[in-house]
Amino acid sequence: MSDTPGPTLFSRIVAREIPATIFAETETLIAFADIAPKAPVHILVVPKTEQYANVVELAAGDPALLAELVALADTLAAEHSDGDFRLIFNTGAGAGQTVFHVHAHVLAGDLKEGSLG
Ligand code: IU
Repeated sequence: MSDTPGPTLFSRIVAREIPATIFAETETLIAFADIAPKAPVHILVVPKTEQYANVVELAAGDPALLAELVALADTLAAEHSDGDFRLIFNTGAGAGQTVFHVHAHVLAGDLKEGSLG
């Protein structure tokens, strides 16, 4: 699924070409349920632009958009759980990143204490 030509998987979700359970959408961001949840609440928060492959590029190129993303993650964790959450950005194939269009995993709800994932 990585490095295929044309729109990224997440751009195709933004375009409604691939189905997803969408929880929030703003001018700049979309948030939807991960298709393979790793926690009771597992939401992906994704900038609509596919300009940034990972969080390092996003932080350097548009820190305000990164801040918007974090704020939306916080809102969604409060809406869908008790407000506490983990925010994970897999960065690089060796770290498990498979979609090279920056996205945050918001994990919430009955997380195992001390676990990172
Ligand atoms: P990663 O950090 O690049 O590994 O995250 C990609 C995520 O995209 C992964 O958790 C998949 O379960 C998820 N996903 C999805 O939500 N919808 C899809 O249609 C596909 C993958 I394909």
